[in-house]
Amino acid sequence: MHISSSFDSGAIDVVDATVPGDIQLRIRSDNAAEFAQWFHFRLQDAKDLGVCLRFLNAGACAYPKGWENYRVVASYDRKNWFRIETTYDGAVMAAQMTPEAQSVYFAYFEPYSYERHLDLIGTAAKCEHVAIVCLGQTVEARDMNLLRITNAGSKTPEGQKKKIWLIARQHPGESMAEWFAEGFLERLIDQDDSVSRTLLEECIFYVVPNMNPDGAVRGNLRTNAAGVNLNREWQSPTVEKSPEVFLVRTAMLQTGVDMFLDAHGDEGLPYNFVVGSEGTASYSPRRAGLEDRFKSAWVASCPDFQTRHGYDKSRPSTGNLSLATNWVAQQFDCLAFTIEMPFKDNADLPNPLTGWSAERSKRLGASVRIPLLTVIDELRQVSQA
Ligand code: GEM
Ligand code: ZN
Repeated sequence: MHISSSFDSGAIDVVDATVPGDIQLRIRSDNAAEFAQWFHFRLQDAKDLGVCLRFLNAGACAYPKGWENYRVVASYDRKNWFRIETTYDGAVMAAQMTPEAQSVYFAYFEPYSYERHLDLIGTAAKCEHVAIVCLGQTVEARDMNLLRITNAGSKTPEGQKKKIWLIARQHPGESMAEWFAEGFLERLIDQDDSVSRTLLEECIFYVVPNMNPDGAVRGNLRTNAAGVNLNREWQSPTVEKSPEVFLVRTAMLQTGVDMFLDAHGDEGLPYNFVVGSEGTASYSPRRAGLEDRFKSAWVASCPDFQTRHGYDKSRPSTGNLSLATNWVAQQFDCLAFTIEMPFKDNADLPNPLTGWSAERSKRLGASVRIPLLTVIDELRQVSQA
């Protein structure tokens, strides 16, 4: 047998891979930080053998509760991923299968490769309404690409269009976030979709499908190549340590923001939910009402989204402004959400074969255009007209 991980987002440490029924592994920390949870590796020459993968340090990972009722994802062809039998005793996570092929891949969630990221940018740019903007480079010199999307022939003058920002994958191990962005983009540029066509008449969309390409390629869970958690950098990013945030934040200050979405994944809660900006000093009945109308429209149009489960609300004026959603909401007095998808499954609508998946993340991304349409006429305060 042989285990490898020297590929895009590959990450695992092999302790002992000599006995198929007792393959001993350790989940690797980020390259320059102590966060450990993401894994992605390949097993060869175990066809028809009873394999048990034992993740020896699962209990010491960043989010140990993330392993409760979690199931490892596997794939033979890297396109079709499925869940396998997994147990967790509070210390060791064990996943079992009998491979039906010579080669099989395992990961924390369905990976989203940098090559697919570049393909997404290229495919979107074929649409006449899409422009690629290069904001600059990451710590390891990968391009930070922004997609600017609007119908330039719209009757609405550009200066009156609403500016809608979507960023995804600040935390690179939350690969569902880029699947969400892919689904959002594909539907937004669908010229046969009346909702999308209306949105492109009234809005300018600014989309960053991957905020952390270096961390994604490295197989990091939570940090960029410099070991920085980008979602704690929004008050004072630096070109040296967090250029990814520095570049996007600078662009936002140039364009302005009328609505902001930040796509993430959550290790523990088996639900899709959002986190608002109720902890910011600028939070108001106007913004609270906007949040409620947006969430109600999303619940009504997409049963995979819900508002019954989520994080505890922040108390007034206690919000951490180093988080993207709070900084943007405070800076622009706008509607802003962190979107959370599960690494496990949606407990309200479970899928035994796949759990929560890339395809379901894409569908959720496509669904957000409905609540967007519901609130776009309210997004700008009269004083900003
Ligand atoms: C989260 S956003 C943090 C919000 N937490 C609460 N309790 N309001 C982060 O960056 O930690 C986003 C994520 O990583 O999923
Ligand atoms: Zn995150």
